Amino acid sequence: MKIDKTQIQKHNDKLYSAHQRKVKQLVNENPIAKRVINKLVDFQIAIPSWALGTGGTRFGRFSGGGEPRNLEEKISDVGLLHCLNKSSGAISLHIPWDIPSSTRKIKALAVEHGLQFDAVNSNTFQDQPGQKLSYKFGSLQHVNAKVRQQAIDHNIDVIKHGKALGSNSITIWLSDGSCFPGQLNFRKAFQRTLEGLQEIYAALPSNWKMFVEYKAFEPNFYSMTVGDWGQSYLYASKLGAKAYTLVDLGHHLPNANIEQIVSLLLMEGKLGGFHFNDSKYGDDDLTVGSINPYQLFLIFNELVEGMDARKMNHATDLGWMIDASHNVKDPLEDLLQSVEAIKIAYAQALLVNRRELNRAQEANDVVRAQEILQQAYRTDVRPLVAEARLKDGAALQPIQLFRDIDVRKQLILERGLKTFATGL
Ligand code: AFD
Ligand code: MN
Ligand code: MN
Repeated sequence: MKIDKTQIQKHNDKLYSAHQRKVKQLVNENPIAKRVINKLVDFQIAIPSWALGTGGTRFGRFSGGGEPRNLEEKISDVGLLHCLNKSSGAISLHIPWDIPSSTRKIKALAVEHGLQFDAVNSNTFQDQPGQKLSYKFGSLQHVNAKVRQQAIDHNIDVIKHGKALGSNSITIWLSDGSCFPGQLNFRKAFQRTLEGLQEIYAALPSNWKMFVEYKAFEPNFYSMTVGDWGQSYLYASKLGAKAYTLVDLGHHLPNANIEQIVSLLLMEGKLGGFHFNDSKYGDDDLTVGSINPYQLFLIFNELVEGMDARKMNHATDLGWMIDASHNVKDPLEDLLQSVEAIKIAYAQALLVNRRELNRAQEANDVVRAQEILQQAYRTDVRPLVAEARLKDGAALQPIQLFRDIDVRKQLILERGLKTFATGL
C-alpha cells in the first residue's frame, strides 16, 4: 500500500494550530531552535530489513500479520515509514536473507520510495540450506581454513551485492567465540579472524567503509572473538583507514559507560556508526529510548560534542541505523517510535549550551554541569521534531496517522495474516 499525500495533509491540517503554538514558544525560548529544526530535517536513520517482521526469541515467535514476504515488500514497508516521518530514507539489507532477484527492479523500487541502500550485512552466524561447511564452531576464527575461506567468500559476495545496489559500507557482526574455557586459543582465534577480515577489506571498493561490530556475549557465552570495543578497535586499526568500530547499544555488559566509549572512538577517528536499540539486561533489541532515554541523550551529547570537535557532518559522516526486533509490538509502529526517540535525543543534545558546559567543567562546577545537561534533557523538543517533519511534507503525528488510516489492516488484507518475514 501507499499513503496518499492528501491523507497526510488532512491529518496535519487538523493538528496544525495546536502544533504551531508549541513551536512558536520553543523558538522564542531557544535562540538556536530554528537551526535545530534544519539539522533534524537532514538527519536520516536507516531501517534494518530484519526489523520489519516480528522478532521472536528462542522460545517462540508470534507473527503479527501482514509481515513483508520478500524484499519488495520490505522496501515498501520502509517506504511507508519514510512517507510518514521523512526520517527513514534508507534500508539496510542482510545477505542472504535479502538477495534481490533483479537488482535493476529493486533499485527502481527504492527510488520510487525515495530510499537509499545503507550498509549491507553479512551472515556467518547461521548455516544456510545447502551450505557446504558449518559455522557451528565459528566462521573467520575457525580452525579449518576451508570454513574460514567460505566465510571470506560470503563477505566478498555481500560487498558485490551492495555495490550493485549503490550501498557503500558493509557491517560485519561475527558470532564467533567459545562457550567453554579451554575450547579456544584466544590469540589464534584473533589472528585468524584478522587475516579473514584483511582479505575482505582488500575487496572493498575505494569509497567503502567496513564496520566491525562487537558484542559482549551470545551466542557464545564464555568468550566472543569481537567481544568489546577494545577488540573491535584493534581489528579496525590493524585493517586500515576504511575500517571502523560499530557500536550496537545492546552489545555491552550492564552499566557500561557507552557515551565514554563513543567519545574516545570519535576522538581516534574510529567510530563508524551505530545500531540503536534499548535494553535492560543484554541484547534485548527493545525500542530505542524505551528503557533508558537519558543514556541515549548522553550518547548524543558526546556525539554532537565529538563530531563538532572534528568538524564532521552530523547527517552523513557516521552510519545511523536501528537494530531492533522483538515480539510484542507492531514492528512498523515500533520503528516509528525508535526513529522519534533518536531524533528527540539528537535535538536535546543540540540544545546543550556547550560554552557554558565547558566553563563549568573547567571550573570543577559539578552542580552547574549537571544543571546544563538536564536543562537540555528536560526540554520537550517534540514540537521541533514534528516541525522538521512538517517542513519535509511528513506527518505531524506518524503513529496516530498510521492508526487512523489502518495501515496494518491494509497490509494484512494485501499479504495475509500468516506471513513470516525473514530474519531472526
Ligand atoms: C545481531 C547483531 C547484528 C546482526 C543482527 C542480525 O546485532 O547487528 O546483524 O543481530 O539480526 O544481534
Ligand atoms: Mn547490531
Ligand atoms: Mn544485537
